Amino acid sequence: MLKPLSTITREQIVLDGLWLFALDDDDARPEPWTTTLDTPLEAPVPASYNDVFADQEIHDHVGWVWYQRTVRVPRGWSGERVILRVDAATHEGVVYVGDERVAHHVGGYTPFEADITDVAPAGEEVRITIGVNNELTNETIPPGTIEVSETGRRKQRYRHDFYNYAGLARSVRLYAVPEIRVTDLTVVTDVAGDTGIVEYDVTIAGPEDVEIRVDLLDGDGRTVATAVGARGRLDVAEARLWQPGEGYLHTLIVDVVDGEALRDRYELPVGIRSVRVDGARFLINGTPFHFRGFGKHEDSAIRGRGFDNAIMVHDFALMDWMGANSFRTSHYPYAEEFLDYADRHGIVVIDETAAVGLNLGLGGGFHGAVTQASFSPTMFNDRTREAHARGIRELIARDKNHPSVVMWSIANEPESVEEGARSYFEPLVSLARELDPSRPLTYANEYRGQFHNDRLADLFDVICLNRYYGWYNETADLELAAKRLETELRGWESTFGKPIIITEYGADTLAGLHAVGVQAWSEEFQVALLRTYHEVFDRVDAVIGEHVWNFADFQTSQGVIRVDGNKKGVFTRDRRPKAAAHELRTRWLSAAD
Ligand code: GCB
Repeated sequence: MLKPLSTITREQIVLDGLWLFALDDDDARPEPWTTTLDTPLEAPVPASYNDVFADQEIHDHVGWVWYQRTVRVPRGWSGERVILRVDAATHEGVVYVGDERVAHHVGGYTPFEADITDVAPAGEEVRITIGVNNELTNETIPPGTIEVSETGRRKQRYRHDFYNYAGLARSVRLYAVPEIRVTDLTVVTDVAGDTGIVEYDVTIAGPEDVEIRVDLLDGDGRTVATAVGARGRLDVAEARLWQPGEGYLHTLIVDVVDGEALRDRYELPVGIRSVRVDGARFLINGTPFHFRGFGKHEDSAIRGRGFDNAIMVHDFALMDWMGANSFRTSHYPYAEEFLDYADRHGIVVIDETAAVGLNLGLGGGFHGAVTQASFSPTMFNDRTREAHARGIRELIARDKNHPSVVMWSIANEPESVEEGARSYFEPLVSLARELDPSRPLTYANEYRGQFHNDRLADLFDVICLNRYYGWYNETADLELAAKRLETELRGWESTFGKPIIITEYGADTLAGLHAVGVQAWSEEFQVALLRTYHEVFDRVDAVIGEHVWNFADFQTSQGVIRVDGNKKGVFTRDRRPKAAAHELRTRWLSAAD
């Protein structure tokens, strides 16, 4: 799915701002989309709605909510196709223009759109109503269960450790495109010696006899290669490459020409780079890359998961300040703006689907006891896998052209030791490889899946481990934690010979809590734990990455092991550094490559 753009043939209006807002009322007549919503509430878009109002009922709501606003379709759009695009509706969205239902989509972190030309005439004002449902079931990604308590209240339960923020957390856009146009574009780059290779593939809507002309411009706007035809290869001699730390971008201009008339122009930033796994090394442009950075969340006070440019730029500035070079979009696809920014600034991304919580075996007081197999007809079943496959398809379709994305993570901490795990995952791995043979694949493994009993690791290219020795296991015993961690890492190294990234390690830390001795939750303990891990990482060659959990404190569901959220942040939720931020900064800024 191509990102909407403004070019000489395309225009867009971003519908950010205040929308009328109401919780769904089953008994409401008329249906909410047929008239102006009867509500005193206005909700900001983009933002999760949960924390915006001082209203517990809205915060805890399970089910549909309604957003509504009007927009005037520009007069100049007459003769164009008019498309309405929702960047994300978490987790299910239904869109009406006037009384007409135009789109429906399940999956909370990927965009969907509808051609609304027939119901949105140029020059007229139209009413847009968007229903958003936050319910999660065994057959959604991520999964969840709805319980009805003795008092009749519906509650959403889920097996992931972040709050189930909902609503329109990203932009809604109205855009115009020509009838004859580019509908999809795939670019795969490679490097051979000094030559940059750009393979492209254009899909169009329109007659077959139109001509497709392709120009590749360098960062100064000079044409460095041209081609004609829907697919082909551009060679760029002495190409300046996209690299970690240097987001050098070319621009691919795709023109659809009919006789002498330019029907459509699409422009795509292209970073020329190669990505390969070679033994236990991860190579970007042939050079071993060491991942330093974080598992993050889209999370901040008031906005919840709502996209905000100020927060995004600040987070990237803090990562830069620390010498971080990469992050994982744990545990769902982030707003496209993150990837655009990472492309421009040379930040490396592991791009993850929303498949988190496919695991009944993760015990403790946290996720509840295991009573059945995770992958079974009454739990995570064929329909769950279909939803998961859709999530993979939509992630790759959306993000395939970003040079910053160097690897797909198709799940976080799924059950990986039970028999059903393999048959559940094999087709998903094949699907991801078929959709994108150019990028390595991984999944983030939890500690019960060890090198001797994990049933999935050999299907993937890179071993990503989330480990909590010294925290959930061997609590506060860092000596033993180091021993266990090293034994385990050496086991993975010798069994698989693949690169290992520790995609999570860390400790909950209360900013401002200090201790002289070993004291879990203190800032000193977080520093000591990270240092302990780093000493081990530095002794194991196959460890080519360290992503601390988490960049910042973040909100979770309520429970007895979380105090107003997860406190494993290196920054507080309002982005103040804990002592660990300085520790990481010292380590990462002095790192060689
Ligand atoms: C994990 C999960 C992550 C949690 C983290 C924790 O293994 O992948 O989502 O937030 O542990 O802090 O418990």
